[in-house]
Amino acid sequence: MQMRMTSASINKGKPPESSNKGKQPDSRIVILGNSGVGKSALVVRFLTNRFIWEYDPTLERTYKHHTFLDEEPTVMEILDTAGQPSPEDSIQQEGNIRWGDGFILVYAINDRHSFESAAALKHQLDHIKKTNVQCMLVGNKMDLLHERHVRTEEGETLAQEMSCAFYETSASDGGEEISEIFYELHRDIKRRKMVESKGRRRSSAQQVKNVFNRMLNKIGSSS
Ligand SMILES: Nc1nc2c(ncn2[C@@H]2O[C@H](COP(=O)(O)OP(=O)(O)O)[C@@H](O)[C@H]2O)c(=O)[nH]1
Ligand SMILES: [Mg+2]
Repeated sequence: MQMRMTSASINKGKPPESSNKGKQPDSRIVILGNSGVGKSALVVRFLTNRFIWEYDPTLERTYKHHTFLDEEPTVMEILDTAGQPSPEDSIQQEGNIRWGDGFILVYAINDRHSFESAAALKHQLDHIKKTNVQCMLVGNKMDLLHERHVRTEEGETLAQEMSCAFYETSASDGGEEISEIFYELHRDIKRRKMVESKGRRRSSAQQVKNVFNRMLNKIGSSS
């Protein structure tokens, strides 16, 4: 396995489609969660290995991340969302969810409300995508152990219910698990896409076979 970050280009604001120049992304990853849980801090940590204490909470950005993963050139597109609970934002959120192939649901371990929101977000994902989506549940701010309001076991249990992988992290401390979250999700998305495209190929081959059989039957019955 080989990982190497080569570049990350930034597209400030919406729509995400506008950053999709050149090679199509192999995965589109959306970061969701309540405001202040550390979504932007996690994305910036992943892309630059730096921690930024203050990041504009209203900024929604897509990043294109070019890398070598598992010895393959890889393009990941990452959308760092910044929604507040309002009807206007919920329309935007729905668009973001439709756009994404996989989702990182973030809560902060010192914010119980954000943990409850993560569960609600998963329901919204399932409802909009109409399928069990690829996701990661992430409890951030693990460095604030003395303020902990969500136990690790609660995170594990919720992740199991959601069929997501589970991680606890600290964007401020950093750590290898942050890259692992993004890369593992990317691999899950790729695997799923491969299975889906095999299924599509099989069904179109079957359609050709059916047409061919019908033609043969017609010829047989007319002779
Ligand atoms: N202690 C600590 N603070 C964090 C961590 N991640 C983010 N923060 C802080 O939490 C606040 C919100 O972070 P931000 O990334 O803007 O959250 P977002 O609204 O979810 O994008 C900022 O003041 C960050 O410095 C972390 O892992 N530990
Ligand atoms: Mg943010």
